Amino acid sequence: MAFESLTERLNKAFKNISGQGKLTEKNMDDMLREVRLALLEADVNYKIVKDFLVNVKDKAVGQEVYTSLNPSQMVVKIVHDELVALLGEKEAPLNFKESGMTVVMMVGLQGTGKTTSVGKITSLLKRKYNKHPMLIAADVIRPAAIEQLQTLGKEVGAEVFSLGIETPAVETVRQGLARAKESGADIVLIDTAGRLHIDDELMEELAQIKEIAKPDDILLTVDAMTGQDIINVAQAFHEKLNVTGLVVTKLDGDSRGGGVLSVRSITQVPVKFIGLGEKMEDLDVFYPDRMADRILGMGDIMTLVEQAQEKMDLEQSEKSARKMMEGTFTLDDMLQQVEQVQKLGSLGGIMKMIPGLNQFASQMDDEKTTRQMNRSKAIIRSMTKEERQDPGILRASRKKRIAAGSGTTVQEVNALVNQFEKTRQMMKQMAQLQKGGKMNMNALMGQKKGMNIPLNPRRRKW
Ligand SMILES: Nc1nc2c(ncn2[C@@H]2O[C@H](COP(=O)(O)OP(=O)(O)OP(=O)(O)O)[C@@H](O)[C@H]2O)c(=O)[nH]1
Ligand SMILES: [Mg+2]
Repeated sequence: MAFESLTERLNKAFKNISGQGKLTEKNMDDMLREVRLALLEADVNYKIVKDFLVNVKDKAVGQEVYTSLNPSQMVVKIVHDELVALLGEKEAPLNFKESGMTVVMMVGLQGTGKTTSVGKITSLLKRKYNKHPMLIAADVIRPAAIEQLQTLGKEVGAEVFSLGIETPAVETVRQGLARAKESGADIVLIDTAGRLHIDDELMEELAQIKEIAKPDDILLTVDAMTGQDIINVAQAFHEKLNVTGLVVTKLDGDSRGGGVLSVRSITQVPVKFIGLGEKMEDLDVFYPDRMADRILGMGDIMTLVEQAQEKMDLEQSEKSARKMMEGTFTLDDMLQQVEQVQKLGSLGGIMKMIPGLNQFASQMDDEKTTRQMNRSKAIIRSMTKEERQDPGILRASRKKRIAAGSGTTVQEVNALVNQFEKTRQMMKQMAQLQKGGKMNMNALMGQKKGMNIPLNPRRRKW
């Protein structure tokens, strides 16, 4: 698959930094040098590499906010996000006409996969979008081209219009569009002829077809194996035709992938589809984030990215705790908090990440805490919606039911409810103090960081 060596190199770069506790100018620079080499070796355009590194460094320097991340997590996350940005942030769907017939024109150099992509996109349009496509065979240069499209049309179940190789391509398109309207097709795909190199004659023919067909999309196929030449080709087509999307083909091959990374960024034309094989199903809508995941490799690195994301969620949950104190806190909120914390792993591990609490981390009895958290969760989950909103309605019979449902005892249910009430009370008081201006809320939250999960206040060790 494409990008294999890039993935390997980037992983190596991140590994060097991952054992180090702190992000310094020095280890950051070392790591960025490795990332730079990895990108250049993968044949990414040098200008893009330069900008990419400047962006990564800028972001890393401005990242004190996420104090809970270690250097490798932070850097991987930033590199990941920059890759996504480089690849175009969001997927770019076809420009479907709101009403009437959408027209898509496929252009590109010879052998890059135009005809195959027309077939694949047609298949996708039928399968996923429930469309009725019609195909126009406007490659009258290569003798076997029409037949090739007809075979594909048959395979994916779409009518193919052709007037043979004697009729000029422009005329075929003109009549083909008329036929498509008659037949009630809602989308037309035009397959055009390729050339070995960009030549004026080809460009002129394409310009004429564009003039007549007024396509909603002009898709340029670029072969991932081409390397940086892709950029020149794409720019030339774009200047003449105003290309609206790229189809990157043959990503299943073992290209270094750098051209693909560069072409979107330099032309600012979004990649709409990627070709991953010769069969009709081997086409995917292009998702920049998924591609970035793939480039970074799914294993260790992705775990780091996910951990980073989750840790950011934790900081988010601290923010929400702040909000909670201003309003009401229900057992549902408590459940959510416990789940959030458990997602992150051991409580001792979490405390390690929180400045001020890290010194106590080793004193945590994780096993006991986990057991207690699980019991708390089971108890809350056994309650009805109303009970979770207002545990005040819990009478003996309800408590018995909850205990039975959660495999606990009535005493434990009582303990949880009491603890919850105490926490709620405490929050109210804090909110009042805050209102009265007697206490600085930020200072309070600073101390209480990570402690918004009322496990068992009496027994806690910190
Ligand atoms: N592995 C792989 N092969 C592909 C892909 N897309 C196209 N091909 C192959 O590339 C070759 C050329 O594909 P075509 O669709 O005929 O290319 P074209 O641009 O229409 O070529 P011309 O009409 O001659 O300009 C064929 O053998 C296809 O099967 C892809 O995503 N992966
Ligand atoms: Mg073709």
